[in-house]
Amino acid sequence: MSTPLEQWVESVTRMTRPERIVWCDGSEQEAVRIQQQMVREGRTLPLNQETYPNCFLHRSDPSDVARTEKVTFICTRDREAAGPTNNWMAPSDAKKILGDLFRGSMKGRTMYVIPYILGPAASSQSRLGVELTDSAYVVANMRIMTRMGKVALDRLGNSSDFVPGLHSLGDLNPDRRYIAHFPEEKTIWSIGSGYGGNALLGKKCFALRIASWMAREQCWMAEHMLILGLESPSGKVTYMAAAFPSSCGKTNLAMMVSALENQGYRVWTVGDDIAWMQVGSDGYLRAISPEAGFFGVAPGTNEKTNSNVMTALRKNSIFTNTALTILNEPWWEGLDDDSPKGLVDWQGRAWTPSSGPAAHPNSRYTVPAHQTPSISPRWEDPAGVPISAFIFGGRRARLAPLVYEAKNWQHGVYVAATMASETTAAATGAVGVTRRDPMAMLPFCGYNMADYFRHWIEMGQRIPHPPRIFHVNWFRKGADGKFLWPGYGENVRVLKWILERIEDKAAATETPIGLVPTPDALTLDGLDVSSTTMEQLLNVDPSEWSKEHADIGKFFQEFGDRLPDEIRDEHARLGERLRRAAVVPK
Ligand code: GTP
Ligand code: SPV
Ligand code: MN
Repeated sequence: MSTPLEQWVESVTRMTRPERIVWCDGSEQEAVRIQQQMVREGRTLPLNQETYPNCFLHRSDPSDVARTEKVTFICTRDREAAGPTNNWMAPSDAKKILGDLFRGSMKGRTMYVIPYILGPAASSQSRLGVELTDSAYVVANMRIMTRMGKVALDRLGNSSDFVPGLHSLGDLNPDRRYIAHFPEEKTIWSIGSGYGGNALLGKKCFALRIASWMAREQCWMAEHMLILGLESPSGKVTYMAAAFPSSCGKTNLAMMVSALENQGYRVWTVGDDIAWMQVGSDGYLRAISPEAGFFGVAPGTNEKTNSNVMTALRKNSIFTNTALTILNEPWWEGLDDDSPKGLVDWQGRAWTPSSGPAAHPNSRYTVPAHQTPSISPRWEDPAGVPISAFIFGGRRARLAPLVYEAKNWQHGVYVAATMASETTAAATGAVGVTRRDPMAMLPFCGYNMADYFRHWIEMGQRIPHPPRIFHVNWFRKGADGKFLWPGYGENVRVLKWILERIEDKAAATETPIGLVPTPDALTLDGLDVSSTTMEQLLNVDPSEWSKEHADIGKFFQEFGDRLPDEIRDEHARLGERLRRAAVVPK
């Protein structure tokens, strides 16, 4: 009798017709074979093996360098289950359209079977997936990003309890590119892209879109959040999880070198992109990172902004769409002040200053988590870490203050549900356009977001010690168009205030939108930011917020009656507070 996994592999083989099938065991010998295969395929080169041992540079097809939200679908029987913010296709239509593309798509190619675990191998919060792919690059990345091979197969045994994900490069034609999710059968089909979130199916497809659906069914949470531990002078570590949209600072916050290290404040990394959380027996929300590696944005990364990852990525790492120096080392904008001579750009062409960025703005590194000096001793704790604060934030050049706290859980859910951020290069489409991105989950929620808000409200009632909820904005700009806040390691000053709020030690002023630090509540010593700039950073302008309030109202209309009353009530209350603030100016 064949196992459910073998049966599925057989049925996919009949459809895609690979020449060979390789079952991945996760061994070192296999890793070498995969690397050789990548290099043979012509898009991957070994880097300088002295300065970057066991590192590779991969150049994607130029049409395939970011997630493609337009061709990402949630395929539920009922259209309403996917909601107004997702692209929807009927499951039968999706199976037909994608099935036609998958038919024979692996002819002459190797199909890899990648069994993987999301989450620490020993954790009951972890889940199993299997990806079938014809891309050696995907295998090499999944090896870093998940616990894959024998460890996963052993845990699976004869069970059918895994999320099957089928992936083929197809012909890489953007017109024949689809990323389809079938949450009712917990299946993923992706064709026509070899890039990141489109192709590494354990990441956004499973760990967020499918997992968010599972989480609602099973009363837990799957969120687009980093997880960090903030150590305070007493040595106590307080864990926080933060949701920022793609390319808005999760990796950098999770790995920051604290500007207050000499005062005893230090940041430990648990995860940099995704958090799975359930209520623990102690009444706290317990978080694990489903991932075992970091797929991080390269541009802007340097010794000053993120020295932890700079140390980590000197070995066993894959660079995707960065530039290349004559020394055969990876390079990107913001790595150092001057671009070295003789650069080759991300497409392999000789680079000149007039030819635009040398590294693609969404170029990335894939690095094993354990190589990061800041990795938390508890990053693989099977019980997860207890979360004391949720932090939400986006890129807002105006409006949103540096930090504020929500009044309570329900208000916090409203704050998170009404987040907005300027779009970035992490997804195809215009960059810099402000859009609503509730909980940083707009592209990743596998079901109707109105139901997702309700799930959040209900989780608040289930968590005896719910995290306090905050909103931050590192990206506010002054009249000169420059960032007002220095960011990166200085963000620890905001984390410190958050910690002190949790411990009931820090002062705050009530504003219509929530609680903002009093002028002296933030630790600012050693920081070169003037008091006028701080005032600007913490300013809440009721008339600007009234416009925001109206815009939020329009966004909520899309959800019709499905929007929870609690959210509607919070919206009305904010409107009321803003009206009062406008009548009685301070
Ligand atoms: P994804 O991997 O796409 O989910 O992105 P992310 O949220 O992990 O963002 P990441 O930390 O990689 O940062 C994205 C970009 O924002 C990089 O170019 C960073 O240099 C920049 N950035 C991160 N933190 C800060 C900050 O505090 N201030 C400023 N000004 N820029 C920042
Ligand atoms: C993101 O876009 O949020 C990422 C990169 O983390 S990707 O894996 O492409 O989704
Ligand atoms: Mn991300």
